[in-house]
Amino acid sequence: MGKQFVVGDQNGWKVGFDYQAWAADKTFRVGDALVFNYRVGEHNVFKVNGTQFQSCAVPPQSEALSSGSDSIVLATPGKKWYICGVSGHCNAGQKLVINVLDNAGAWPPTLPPSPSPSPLPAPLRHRGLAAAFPSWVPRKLLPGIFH
Ligand SMILES: [Cu+2]
Repeated sequence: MGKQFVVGDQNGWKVGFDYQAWAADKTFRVGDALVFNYRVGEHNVFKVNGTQFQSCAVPPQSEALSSGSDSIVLATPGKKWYICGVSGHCNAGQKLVINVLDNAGAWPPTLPPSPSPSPLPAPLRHRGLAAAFPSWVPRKLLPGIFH
């Protein structure tokens, strides 16, 4: 299970909060989730690309998250950009960019040590040794293998 980050913590998702400062001391990894909390109708959330982020270009309304408690699982590593699509909000700073790290080394947390190989039972060991010689080698030349 990944961590869950409430964007802006108790401030939620709004105008007038510095989301880059909020994100600055956090490490986001694949499998973690962002939660955007806001009053339904006052804001929304769009996942955008870097160009849209820079210019506050709002995608079609159909792509908006608008439940008021939108959870987004970070499924892939790399930069992720989010903006509010309500007119003027992104330009006023309601935008968030994060860098998601892959979770190599974090999952699985620890690998159990592989069990040491148990010795083969004696009959198997003999068969294995005989099989190591080509079949044209007379078996009588392999003393000690066959009992
Ligand atoms: Cu907004």
